[in-house]
Amino acid sequence: MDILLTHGYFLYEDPKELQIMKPYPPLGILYICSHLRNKGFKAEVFDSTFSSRQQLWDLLRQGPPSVLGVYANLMTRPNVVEILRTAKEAGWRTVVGGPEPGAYVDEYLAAGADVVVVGEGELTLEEVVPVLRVGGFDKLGQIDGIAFLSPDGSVVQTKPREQIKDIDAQPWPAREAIDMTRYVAVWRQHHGMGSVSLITARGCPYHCRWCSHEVFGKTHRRRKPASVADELAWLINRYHPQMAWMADDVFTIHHGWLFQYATELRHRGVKLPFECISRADRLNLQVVQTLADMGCFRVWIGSESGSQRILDAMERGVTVEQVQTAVALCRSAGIQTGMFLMWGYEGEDISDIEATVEHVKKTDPDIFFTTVAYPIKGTPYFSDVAERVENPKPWSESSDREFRVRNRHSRQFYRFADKLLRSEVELRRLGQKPDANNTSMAELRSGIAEARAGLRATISEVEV
Ligand code: B12
Ligand code: SF4
Repeated sequence: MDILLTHGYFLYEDPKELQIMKPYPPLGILYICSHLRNKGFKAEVFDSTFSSRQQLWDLLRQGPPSVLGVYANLMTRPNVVEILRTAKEAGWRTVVGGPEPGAYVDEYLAAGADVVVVGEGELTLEEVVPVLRVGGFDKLGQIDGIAFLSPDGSVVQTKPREQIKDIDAQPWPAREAIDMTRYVAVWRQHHGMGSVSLITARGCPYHCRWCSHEVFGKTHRRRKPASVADELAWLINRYHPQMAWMADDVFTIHHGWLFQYATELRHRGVKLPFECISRADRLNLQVVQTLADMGCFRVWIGSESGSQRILDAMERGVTVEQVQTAVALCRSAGIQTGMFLMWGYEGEDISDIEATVEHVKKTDPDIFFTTVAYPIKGTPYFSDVAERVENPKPWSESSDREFRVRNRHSRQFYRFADKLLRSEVELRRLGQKPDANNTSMAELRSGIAEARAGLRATISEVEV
């Protein structure tokens, strides 16, 4: 074997996901695997999703050691660090890539990575693997898009790797390298519908200040509609899913593309229910109707805040009204909406929280999720608050999600904001039902009063 690829996500160690059970395969390393195989490398994938770390340790220790490539994102860092350490001890050469390592080059090198890959992995690994296989470390300096330690211990970072020009020329992800049927089966068992995922583009040109652009920068490359339609048709044939997730950042970003894709699906007689993410400003009547015609049953929208002031501070490039219109359009086309909301962005005060509550009540999405903003290293938001960022734990045991931002409201404050939002929305929904239970409504009202009192009481509590 020339390279073993893995990621550090172990589903059975994730109590939250065990409740949700909506796993998807790691497309990034599957794209790398198919690329390397096409170039004649013996590439394999150890898919940690359904495995245990002991199985991975056994494999690494059993050898013979080769090159191990590990995908890392901000949640998997502690696992990835442990994988790197175990692999090194067992004699493997190690390379790490994905959306996080580019922001923490020094740390990943110190944690045992021989090479950190910054940006897209395919072309870079094609050059890195032969060098690591023969131990010709002196040649690393000639490879674009990497960082490594020189013999004197200093960090060398080579020039950025050019992105793949024609992503249509790339092979589809090597799904046959993993047990794909298990993903589909888990979905079917827990949700009555088997699901598959695919991506139609790379990179997002927007510049929301908290969003990580580590891998693709602010570029945008799209696949041809026909190729995506072929991949979906192939997935249906091969895995018999009942739905798909279009895992793009903004599936509806290019309207002309979307209409052509719809035509390609129609020509193939393919219609599979699917969900996707969109920006509100990339949805209009024609787009929403096209989505519905193609089988879209749910659109996820990053709404983030009901306060225009905060949306502008985020450079979100969307108005509160656009979100409200987009959700209404989806509803009228029979498409459900899911909304992402963020508390605690810089400058947010109680009036912005109240605006968000009003916005969600008015918009009434089918589902919404909230999160307290966290500054991902490498983003403009991180730079804005860098001087106030504290990590309560050692780097190798934590993630950027655990950052504390000094002088920001306390976690308790945001728990009250959340309670206020959920109770207000629930009360509104109940109030619309003719048979609404009076006791439940009274409980919600008292919850709302408690949440508002809690917000006022904790307003001066700040993160330290
Ligand atoms: C799909 C997706 C998910 C799915 C994951 C399903 C799966 N198993 O893949 C779900 C919904 C579960 C998810 C969850 C989360 N996600 Co997510 N997700 C994405 C998304 C939209 C697409 C991923 C994808 O398939 N990309 C396409 C492939 C081709 O790109 P890629 O994976 O980056 O791989 C390329 C390079 O990174 C590199 N590479 C990848 N692996 C390796 C390995 C080696 C050895 C090398 C050398 C190179 C290399 O080469 C690849 C090919 O060019 C990305 C954004 C994006 N557009 O990438 C966010 C993204 C990865 N997610 C992100 C985040 C923050 C999360 C969550 C933390 C969100 C949350 N608050 O819970 C969780 C973490 C879950 C977890 N436990 O790991 C961030 C990561 C930021 C960071 N610095 O780590 C991203 C970048 C979004 C963003 N812009 O902020 N996510
Ligand atoms: S949040 Fe979405 S729209 Fe904004 S930059 Fe990130 S991927 Fe693009």
